Amino acid sequence: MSTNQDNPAHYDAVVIGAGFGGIYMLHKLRQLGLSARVYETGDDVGGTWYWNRYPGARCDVESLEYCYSFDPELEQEWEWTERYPAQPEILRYAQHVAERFDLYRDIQFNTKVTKAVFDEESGRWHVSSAPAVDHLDHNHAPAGPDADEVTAEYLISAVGCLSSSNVPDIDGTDTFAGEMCHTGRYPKEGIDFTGKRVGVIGTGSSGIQAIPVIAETAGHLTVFQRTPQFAIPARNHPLDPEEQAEVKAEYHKLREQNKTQQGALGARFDWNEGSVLDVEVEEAFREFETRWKSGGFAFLGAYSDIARTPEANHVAADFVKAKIRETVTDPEVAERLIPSTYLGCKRLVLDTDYFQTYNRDNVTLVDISENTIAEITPGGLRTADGTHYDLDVIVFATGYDAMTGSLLRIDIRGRGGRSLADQWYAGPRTYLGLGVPGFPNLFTITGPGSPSVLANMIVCIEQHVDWIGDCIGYLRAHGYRAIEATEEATESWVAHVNFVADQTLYPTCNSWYLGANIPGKTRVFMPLPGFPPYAEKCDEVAANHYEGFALTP
Ligand code: N01
Repeated sequence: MSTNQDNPAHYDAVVIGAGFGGIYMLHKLRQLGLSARVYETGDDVGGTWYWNRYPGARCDVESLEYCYSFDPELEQEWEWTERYPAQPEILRYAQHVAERFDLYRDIQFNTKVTKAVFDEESGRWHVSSAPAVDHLDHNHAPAGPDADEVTAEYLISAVGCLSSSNVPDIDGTDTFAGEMCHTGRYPKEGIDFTGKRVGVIGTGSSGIQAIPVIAETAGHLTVFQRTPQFAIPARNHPLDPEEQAEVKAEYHKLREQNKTQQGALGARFDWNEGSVLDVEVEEAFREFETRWKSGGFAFLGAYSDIARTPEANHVAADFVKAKIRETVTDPEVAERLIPSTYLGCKRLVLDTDYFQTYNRDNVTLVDISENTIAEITPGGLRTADGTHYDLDVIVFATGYDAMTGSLLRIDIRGRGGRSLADQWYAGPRTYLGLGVPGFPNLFTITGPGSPSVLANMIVCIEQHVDWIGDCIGYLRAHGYRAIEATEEATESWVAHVNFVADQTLYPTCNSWYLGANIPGKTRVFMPLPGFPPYAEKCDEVAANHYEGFALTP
């Protein structure tokens, strides 16, 4: 629907983003009988899985667990083909869901929400949007000129935690004559690497997945690594139809069991309650070896204290370091690939032949931890020591302005015209990761302060969408016009998130969980470890008439 600023169209809710959070939210709002408009920058649903089309892109949560549970027929009819779903399959799944529930008609694609202002008089959000403009980094791209405005009672952010690409500000980037892309904004038509000189900058999950695949066809691949990262084998394989049928026969049981797991996944793993420090190193290594061979995050289930205790973590880290040394034939290259952080302190990566790739003749690893990239030139890039690397393609696998980036790039203004960016200047402050004081009727799906990226995202999304749906239903049934997190509840929630994070090893390294990858970003631990107690708290808040929120009649 086309609208204008004099007579804006009104919806009960505006949802920003048509990824997994946005499309399920739309479905939920429809079930409540509400009108809703979803805005999406891309030209289809899928969110992260729409944008991340880079070679090797694959989820690190198993297919049978990385899918919606809200509709029993949907979960039975969709057939997954591999243990871990590849990007095209996840995108097809999102499209299937959007078609099956007739969601497309309420989604406006190729549209960027630019501004959302809460009008205290009417109690409505005024939401401005504009055509999205194509660019290497959509987040920095200027919006087109034809702004539209609509109003809504509820503003629901489904922008995703890892959707605001971090493209480093390197001198000369605009002068590069070859092809250049960011993994999170990968071109739909793909890139032909055949015989080309390719540079990949970044060795997080995206780089580690892309590097082995690019190396297969590139003439030469140079990997520019700032920090080495721990990776363990995924051991992806075609999904056994019998296994799929068995899980589906008791799907509900697996879903419920997963909700009792810290990461809301992996109830089928063998979780050992014991300490690695209570066994001989040889025994621990045998246990790690078994899990290394079967692949996946079950590795972390070998002992209960790996993520909490430095000494326990060292044992697991030593095992992986030995594997890197055993795999990489050039000892100097192997040493450069060995991380010095705690294992899992940065997101543990599941890989396919990553370390083996460095044994190829056409792959070079360049350490840029001290010898940084000084400039990008028309023909490649130059490091600080003056070495020039001739390149035809540069792939930035440099990650995201995570958790807050996508939201803060929209000019969101609450009571008194206060901007969310000002409010979060010293780090995000939310209550339950769902509400922000001073911003009535704004809900943030998988917002900072909720488990989100530390747990199975689909489970977290469903839990949030269900909670928001129930909350809106409650407000309408009881005649409340607005809900707003209180300052006090927010204050104590932020303290709680910090307290819980401080019991773990997460805050010890420069990860995107802390915003440490973005120059100038305040260092605050943003997600909340531990799904089960969090979900329980959300239920309690709702049962106690939305305790910690102020409700306005
Ligand atoms: O991003 P990252 P990602 N100059 O931030 C380097 C999820 N995910 O896209 O560590 C040079 O982890 C940076 O170096 P450093 C998953 O949750 C999941 O890989 O900051 N280098 C790092 O090596 C994941 O954790 C899946 O020193 C620069 C890399 O770029 C999250 O997304 C797949 C630099 C960025 O790593 C993000 O992963 C993919 C600079 N200026 C992603 N800036 C699966 O499900 C950054 N780097 C499997």
